[in-house]
Amino acid sequence: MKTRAEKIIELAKLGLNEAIYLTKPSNIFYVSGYGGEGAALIGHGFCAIVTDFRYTEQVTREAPAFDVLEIRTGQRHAALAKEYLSDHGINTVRFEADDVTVADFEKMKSDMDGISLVPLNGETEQVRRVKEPSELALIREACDISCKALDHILPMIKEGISETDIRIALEFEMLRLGADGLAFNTIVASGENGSLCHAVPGPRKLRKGDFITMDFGAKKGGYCADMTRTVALGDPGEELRRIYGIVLKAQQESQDALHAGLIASSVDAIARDIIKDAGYGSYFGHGLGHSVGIDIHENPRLSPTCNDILTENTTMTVEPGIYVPGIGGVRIENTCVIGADASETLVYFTKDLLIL
Ligand SMILES: [Mn+2]
Repeated sequence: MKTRAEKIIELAKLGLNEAIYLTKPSNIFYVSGYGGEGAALIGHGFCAIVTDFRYTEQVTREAPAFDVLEIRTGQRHAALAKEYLSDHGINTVRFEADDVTVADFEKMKSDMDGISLVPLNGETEQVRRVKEPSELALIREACDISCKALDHILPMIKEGISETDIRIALEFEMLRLGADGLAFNTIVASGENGSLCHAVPGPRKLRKGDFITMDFGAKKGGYCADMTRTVALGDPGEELRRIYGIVLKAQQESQDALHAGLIASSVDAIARDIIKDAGYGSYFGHGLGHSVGIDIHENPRLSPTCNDILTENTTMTVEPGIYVPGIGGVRIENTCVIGADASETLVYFTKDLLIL
């Protein structure tokens, strides 16, 4: 089986005198397993991590197959990389132009004097789209931890507790259940705050009739989970119940349709049409979903503008929502794995409306 570096080298059609210089932390982690600061170099017959004293031992533990290049005090990474590349007869470096600032690029040009700098075309991200079994296992575990955490904290959702209380409890539970960290900052939005898609949890106290939207995820082995559930505290009333039903139908039908070979935008359209036909089209202003892995938001996207063909073993969130200012909102989100003929959700927590 090809290594991840070999897959990227092949896709980039890398020449014998060329090297790839990765600076994005998630790409460095992907090719090497190393999760600290620095840069990665890969090419035909060599691979190395350029870092500083603080991380040298960590590289040897996490990326034993990689050479470790430790910068001298005051030396820049690119300068040390150049010494190594010159020893390997490299005259061209492909770099991540979408990660390097203009100022960094000016320094790189002088540090790598004599080497041609050519932008990559997202080859690493392209390879990352299709998850390996070991990656899927970690995302599954992260989703499992997230579901269990929500299950565990449900009994505390009562009148008078705050959004922040729920956030703390969810995050504590995920860590207690074995998460390495959080996939992103937990969103808890109650009552009228529910119309803010990315509400920051605050001191608002829960009241009878509130909808509470919780969007959160654990991180495990470097991989993210992403899930959202909206629950009610007491009877939410007729309109919010109706909105919940529409979002649930949009989520279920688009998730049921998701499989390899489809154009991403066509899956978005399934959910968007259901919401539009129900009269709430202008209250669903974001894409249906995104891929998820080492980063919480990866490509491709399920959106009206993404026309990529979906591939098997790509992970994808399916997360329609309706957000009505002054009234509140509903979002229901699963993280799924795309299969040849169907998709499998890794988030098994019930989507039925829970009235607590
Ligand atoms: Mn999401």
